[in-house]
Amino acid sequence: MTVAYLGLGANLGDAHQALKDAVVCLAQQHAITVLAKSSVYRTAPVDAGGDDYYNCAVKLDTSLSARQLLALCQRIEHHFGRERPYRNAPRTLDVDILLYGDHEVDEPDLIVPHPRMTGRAFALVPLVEIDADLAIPRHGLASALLPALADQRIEKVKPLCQCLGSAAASGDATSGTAVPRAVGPGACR
Ligand code: A4P
Ligand code: MG
Repeated sequence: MTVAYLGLGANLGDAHQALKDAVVCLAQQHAITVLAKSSVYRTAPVDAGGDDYYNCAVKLDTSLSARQLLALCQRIEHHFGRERPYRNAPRTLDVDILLYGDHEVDEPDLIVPHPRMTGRAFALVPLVEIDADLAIPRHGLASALLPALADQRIEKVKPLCQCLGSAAASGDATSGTAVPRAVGPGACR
């Protein structure tokens, strides 16, 4: 069994919902145990156009090899309608292997650790949320890389239950039904 970390991203269609559904899909795989998932973050596109992205990370334990895990990630992307009209095109779902244990893989169609993760807040911030002490082979602590990426916009999306809790606590509930305090892009969903 190997502990691996996946990075999920989407900025086409109902991107936030796609991330949540993809985590469920991963958890349903016999060869995978989901150990942790980060919050969902709304992020500015990096080296890409289109709408803001939603990103998150998942920590899992798996009996799959790195190559089998890549094939599964690609099947899930396909299931969610992923198309690749051009490089870094907007996407309904992207599932990348960020880390696979402390293995290093350098093959034409599989590079682990993911070669661009160390320069991207949308990959590192969710990872550090899951494991504050996470180390990346040949790069050291993931958290130590974050200050250099402070110019990349990334904001945590408040979970619905948190909104319900704060609305109820402050007396916004109507007829016994709690009403989310904020609704809209990047707010409670
Ligand atoms: N591949 C090689 N290594 C891996 C790996 N560790 N995990 C190969 C997954 N795939 C890997 O992938 C292209 C090829 O990478 C595949 O054939 C696979 O064999 P893809 O899923 O078709 O495209 P991709 O993920 O867009 O490619 P790439 O080059 O990994 O893109 P990046 O660098 O991940 O950038 N901005 C924000 N805010 N949020 C984002 O999620 N994503 C990108 C994509 C750009 N900007 C973004 C975001
Ligand atoms: Mg990908």
